Amino acid sequence: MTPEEWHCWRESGYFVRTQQFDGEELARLREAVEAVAVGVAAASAAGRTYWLDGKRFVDVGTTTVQFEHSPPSDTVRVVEPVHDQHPLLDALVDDPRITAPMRALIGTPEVTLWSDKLNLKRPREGTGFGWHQDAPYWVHSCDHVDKLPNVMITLDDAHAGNGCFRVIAGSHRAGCLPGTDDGTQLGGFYTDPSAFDLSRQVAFEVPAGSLIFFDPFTVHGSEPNASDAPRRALVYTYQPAGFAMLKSGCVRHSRPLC
Ligand SMILES: O=C(O)CCC(=O)C(=O)O
Repeated sequence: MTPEEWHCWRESGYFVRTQQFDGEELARLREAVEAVAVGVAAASAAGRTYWLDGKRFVDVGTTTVQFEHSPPSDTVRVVEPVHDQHPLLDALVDDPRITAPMRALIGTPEVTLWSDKLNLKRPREGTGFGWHQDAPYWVHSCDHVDKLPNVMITLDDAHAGNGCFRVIAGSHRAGCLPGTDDGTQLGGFYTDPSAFDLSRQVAFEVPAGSLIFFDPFTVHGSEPNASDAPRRALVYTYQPAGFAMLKSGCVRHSRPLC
């Protein structure tokens, strides 16, 4: 990592590398995620359905599928975890463009996957993600929550219109912030807006194939997709080597660097 990347990481809780994947790789990854979306939608018919705040979730084995909810539809919104749904998504776990920075950020010679997801924001339908931190979700399941850096892999050009990813720069330095107390089932997972400075918002208008690394304490979110273009992205989260994954309890080591 460059000194500039370290500076951005320490001061602002993120850094970005644009256009790390070429057109052919992106085409294959988009094909893979579309195949996964079809597969999980079909498998959901036999899954365990539950509703939280009017939003449909289906557990298929250890995979959770979320559907669009505004209005309720059969459109897949999130698949978590997703790496085990397709060989190309599994191979990404070992990709040195991701794992080399992850080793540096975590500070260990080897790293293991903690969690991973696919976020699909379909044109004119994809809903946004409210401001939140990941650490409060994970703090009860993990003793090293400060060592769970995320990377978003953008599969489409991202801009304000299609709901690009956003962070609050510097918010990672405040630790776990209070959640909202709005009486909803999921409200506590969203960060109280009075606890961070919205004017420090950074919108990542980046080309497809970019990598956005962000801290587990960084407040982040995104707007709905109001455009005719898709906004698909993968988010992979790593941890020091040897620990089990969040949902499945399996250990998915990343292959050592040559
Ligand atoms: O995909 C996005 O824009 C937001 C992702 C996010 O916040 C999450 O998956 O927790």
